[in-house]
Amino acid sequence: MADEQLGNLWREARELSFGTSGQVERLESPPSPLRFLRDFVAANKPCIISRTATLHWPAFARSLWSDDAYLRRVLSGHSVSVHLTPHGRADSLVPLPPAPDGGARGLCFASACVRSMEFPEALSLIYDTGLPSSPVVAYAQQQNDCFRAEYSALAMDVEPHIPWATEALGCLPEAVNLWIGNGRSETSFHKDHYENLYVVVTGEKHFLLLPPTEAHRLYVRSYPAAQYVTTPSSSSSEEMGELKLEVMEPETLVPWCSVDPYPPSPEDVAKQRSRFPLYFEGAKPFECTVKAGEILYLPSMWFHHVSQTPDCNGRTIAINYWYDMVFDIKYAYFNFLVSISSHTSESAGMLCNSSGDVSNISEDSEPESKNHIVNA
Ligand SMILES: O=C(O)CCC(=O)C(=O)O
Repeated sequence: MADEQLGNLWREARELSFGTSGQVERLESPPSPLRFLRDFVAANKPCIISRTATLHWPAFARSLWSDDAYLRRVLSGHSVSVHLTPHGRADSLVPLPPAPDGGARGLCFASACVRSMEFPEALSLIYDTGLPSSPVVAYAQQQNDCFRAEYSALAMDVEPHIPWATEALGCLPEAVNLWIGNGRSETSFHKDHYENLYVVVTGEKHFLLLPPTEAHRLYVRSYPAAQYVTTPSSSSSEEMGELKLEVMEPETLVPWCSVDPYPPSPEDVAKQRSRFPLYFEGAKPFECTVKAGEILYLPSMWFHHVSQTPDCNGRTIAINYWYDMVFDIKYAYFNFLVSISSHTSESAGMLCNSSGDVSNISEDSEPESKNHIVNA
């Protein structure tokens, strides 16, 4: 498709629907179900609701989740899932392990090593691995309804659902997930097939958001799946040593967004900018910081990248409520859009390929979190 036409779509969608300021609309108080449905869900438009929405939750009213002694006591004896990576980026693109002949290799999609451990041990590990010297970063999370499955002892501290969202969407959440990370934890660009009500409880979360109309700007490509592995017996950061990356056999390809918005070095910045001009030279993504007590409505199909600033204790806690999305005409339009190739995106794909960094340049459309309970 002519990039001019794609550019028109991106501009028009922002002008007509999402706004051109790059800011996410903020609401001073929780919306009525009608307003939430009409102005945000139907419009597929994000918003942030102020902390007036959550002041009454015991987690906030009594500052329960800022108190490690409380969390350790209530969750003692409970096993939780912890994602371990060498750098804090779970589900992200990394170089493939070196070839036996030492030849150049491309990138792969690396999933974290997931370990189950008792909560007090997991919390200590999150603290220990927040230090830059730690060869491992621990992020307690599991996108399979982990709050209700693993943290049920904390159920009374929060609401089981967001009442105005439940009424607007006509259903209860399909999954409720808890996220406990340190300043090194990061989630790479992807999208989900859920209406997401994301509540930050301690610390801050920083989101970069791109609407589904701008899917081509993230250069979704297929990458071989790989997973970090470690010895099963150890759990403290010293005992754990280095994580090893194993490529899945037989080869399985995972479609994932190629863009890293925060490349680690100046050389990486230059590489990313030349490979992915649609992202780096186009309109800025919507950018927002969600603070303790605030709720981000992250509409279904929006691409998001998430990083965090810990609280004074050194951790960030968030809980999100995933409601089923409706697979309606917007979904059909989206699928049509991503079935179309962009010229710029294609030539950038060839560039990646010739430098040996991308294994497969075919455009693909489904970069969703890999451990969801439902993959639509
Ligand atoms: O908080 C994070 O690190 C990621 C959150 C996310 O991807 C989601 O809620 O869908």
